[in-house]
Amino acid sequence: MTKKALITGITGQDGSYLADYLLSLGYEVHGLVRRVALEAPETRFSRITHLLDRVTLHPTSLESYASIFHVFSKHDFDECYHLAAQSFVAESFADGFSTMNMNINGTHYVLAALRELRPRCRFYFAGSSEMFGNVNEVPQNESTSFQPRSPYGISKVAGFHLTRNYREAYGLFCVSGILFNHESPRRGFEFVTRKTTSTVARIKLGLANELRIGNLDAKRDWGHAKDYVRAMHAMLQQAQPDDFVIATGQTHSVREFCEIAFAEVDLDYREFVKVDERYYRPAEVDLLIGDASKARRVLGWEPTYTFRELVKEMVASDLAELRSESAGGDFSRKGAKVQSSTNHV
Ligand code: G4F
Repeated sequence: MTKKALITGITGQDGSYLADYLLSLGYEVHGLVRRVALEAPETRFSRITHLLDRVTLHPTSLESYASIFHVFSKHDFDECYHLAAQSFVAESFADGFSTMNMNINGTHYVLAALRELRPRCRFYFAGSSEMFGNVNEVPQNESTSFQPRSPYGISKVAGFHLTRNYREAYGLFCVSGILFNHESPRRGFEFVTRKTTSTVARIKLGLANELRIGNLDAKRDWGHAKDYVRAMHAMLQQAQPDDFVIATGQTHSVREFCEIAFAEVDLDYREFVKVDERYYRPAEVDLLIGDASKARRVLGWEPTYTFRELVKEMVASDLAELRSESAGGDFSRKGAKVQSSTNHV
C-alpha cells in the first residue's frame, strides 16, 4: 500500500530533498506551508518547483494548534517529518522569543495533534548538533550532554525532550535525529557555506569584490543534506523508536571552507575575505564533530559526499545559477496542488 508522509518545512533545504527522496520511494507526499508562501511562490517554493505537481500542500500555521489539528483530522499519515523551524542561530539571538515560540510550541502542537488523532503515525523531530553547544566531549554522540549556547540550541533541546517524553509517556513512535551541519546548493544564503559559495561566484563574475564574514576559526562537521534525509527516513523504518546522531565524523574550520571555495575558481581567499565583527555571535559553538557510529551500525547509514565534493558542488551550482540569471533565466510557474483549510484557521 502507498505510504503517506507529511513534511513540515517542505519548502526548505531538507524538506525539499526529503520530498524528492520519498517520492522516489513511491510515497504520497504532503507538506505544510505558510499561507504567505502562496502569495510569493517564485521565491518561497523555489526549492520544490520541480515537484509542485506531485505533492499536496496544506497552508498551515505552526503557531496554531487548530490549524495543525485540522490537517491531521483530514489525513491519516503513516509518517510525519517535523522539519519546520526558525533554524538560523544568529537570528535566534536577535529574536529569541519567536524562535522559542515557533520551535518549541510548533513541535508540541504537532505531537499533541498526533497523540489525539493519529497515534499510529511515526514522528521524526529535527534535532541539532547545536544542542551540544559548549561540548564536553569530542566527538559528540547520543550520550553526550547538552549545553546549548543559543536560544535556537535551547529550543531544540526542548523539542528533543518533548519528543522523548511523548515516546515514553504515550508510547508514540517518536524519534529525534541529532543532525550535524548539512549543506547543499539548496542551502539558504544566510548560512556561512552558501553565503561563501554564492559570494565566490559573484566575485568570480565581477559582481562583488569581498566576502564579509565572522568567526573564521569556528569548526563544523559539514555533510551533504541529500545524505542526511536518507537517515531521517531510515530512523522511521526501525522496529523500535530511538535517537541517532548523523554526522560525517570530520570537522573543518570556516577558514578551510573559504580557502577551498575560493580555490575552486582559482582565487586566493586571503585577498577577498574581510572579517567583520557584526557577524560574530554573542556566544559561539567553537567546535562540533559527530560520532555517527550508532547510525552506521543500526541504520546502515553512510555519508556519500566528501567535504571537498560538497564545496565543489556548491560553488559550481552558484556559478551556473548566476550565469543563467545574467543570461535571463526564469522561474517557470507550475500549479501546486493546494488543499484549502476550513475557515476556522
Ligand atoms: O552556517 P551557520 O550559520 O550554521 P550553524 O550556526 O552552525 O547552524 C546550522 O547548523 C546547525 C546544526 O549544527 C543547525 F541546527 C542550524 O539550524 C543551522 O543549520 O554558522 C556556522 C559557523 C558558526 O560558528 C558561525 O559563527 O560559521 C560561523 N560564521 C562565521 N562567519 C558565520 C559567519 N555564520 C554565518 N551564518 N555568517 C557569517 O558571516
